[in-house]
Amino acid sequence: MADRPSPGRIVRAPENFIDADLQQQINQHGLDDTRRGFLRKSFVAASAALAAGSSWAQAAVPADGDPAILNLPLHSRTLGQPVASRPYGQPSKFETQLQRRESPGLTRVSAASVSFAPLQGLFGMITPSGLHFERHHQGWHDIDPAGHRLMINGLVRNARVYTMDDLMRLPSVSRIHFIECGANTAMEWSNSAVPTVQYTHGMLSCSEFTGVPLSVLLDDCGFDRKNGKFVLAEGADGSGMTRTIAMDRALDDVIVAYGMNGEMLRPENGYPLRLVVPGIQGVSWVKWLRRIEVGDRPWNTKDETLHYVDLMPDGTHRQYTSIQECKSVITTPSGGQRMVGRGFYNISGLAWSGRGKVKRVDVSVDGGRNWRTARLETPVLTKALTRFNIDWTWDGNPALLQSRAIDDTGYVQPTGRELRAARGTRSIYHNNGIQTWQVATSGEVSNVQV
Ligand SMILES: Nc1nc2c(c(=O)[nH]1)N[C@H]1C(S)=C(S)[C@@H](COP(=O)(O)O)O[C@H]1N2
Ligand SMILES: [Mo]
Repeated sequence: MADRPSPGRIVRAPENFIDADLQQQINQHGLDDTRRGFLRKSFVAASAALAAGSSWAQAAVPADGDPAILNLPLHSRTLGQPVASRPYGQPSKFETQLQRRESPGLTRVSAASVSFAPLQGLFGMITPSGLHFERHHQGWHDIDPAGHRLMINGLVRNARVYTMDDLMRLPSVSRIHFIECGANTAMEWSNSAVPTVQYTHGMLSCSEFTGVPLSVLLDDCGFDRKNGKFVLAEGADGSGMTRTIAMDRALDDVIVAYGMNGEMLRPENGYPLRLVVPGIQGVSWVKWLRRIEVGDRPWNTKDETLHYVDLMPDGTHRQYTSIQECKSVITTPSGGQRMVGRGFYNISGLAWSGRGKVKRVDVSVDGGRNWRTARLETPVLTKALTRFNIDWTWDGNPALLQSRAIDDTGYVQPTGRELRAARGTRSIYHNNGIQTWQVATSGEVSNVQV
């Protein structure tokens, strides 16, 4: 009995490791230079404290078998809840710890911040809409679709203003794509800064998006095929979010989307209209989309010159590096989780590439010395998250877990060291280096760099 494999016997991540006290401490400390070190210590202390408590995984498999199976519980002997007692379904009350979370102290106000998706608790490739990460430069709005308009102007024969009803009469497509903020994993450039995969990689989500191909709308407006080389997308929020997109991309797979995972977009994700720019960093996926302008050159807006540029080792800035290169991460076991004893575990994670499909994912349990090829869950789609799994029997010794993805262009996800050699350490955006999770003999899993 004791030796049987116990997949899933991993204590779930201590989701609520930022408690009220810690939050208050952080608020008091503010944004001074010691913030990073301070946060790191707080995170570690708090996660260690909480890992000891909980969870249902432990309760569900008592060491001496499961006596509950011999008793008929109340729910097997009574009438359940009526249909539609919850007209819009909600997760089980036992799952309320799985939430998107803000990284405290990251920005001065929460309206201009990030909430991270809890990757450690998700399955498959689709992010539930309520757990999709959020990145707002100036807060979110719930905009009345009846009053919302999309204008297409610039180098077009007929500038047009569309209502939502107009857009929803046009030919539509539905496609599954990941969205990743260019700043995902930004805090990890020089050392491991945050404790869990939610904070290292949680500016990442994947959904089925539905809408009108941008090419259909550009055709409808008779865009200038000779001089129209770029489009500018503009959002309706107060952040003045505007991004340049090259015309060949705009005509390729960009969608003016109103749907996400089978229903209208959530307000936090741009309701009623957002741009979907597959493979490209999140900032170009303009939310609350109100205008597309056709032009003959890039606009060099604030979000293309001040922000979202990569500071290179020689001191120059790399601009318009928008493609999210091939990347992967093990989501379980991952930082903040604790493995409950040696034996069998399913190592599971996510891989993706802004250039196409994931071709292969390799997993190492010894810090990159030996690699084995993981199983990919199907379907493997272009510019979408791909779930990988691999069997592992943990012998109870310290281990260093890593995953390395390769896409169908042949590009191999780099190590952190390789990335720093090419890009230096002063970058913020576009960190696609290999992530390492350290497993201690106690079973504690933590974020390290090797
Ligand atoms: N209008 C508008 N669009 C926006 C933003 C914004 O603040 N305003 N944030 C951008 C950034 S930086 C990212 S990473 C994505 C995040 O999308 P999400 O909140 O749906 O995850 O939206 C982008 N589109
Ligand atoms: Mo972003």
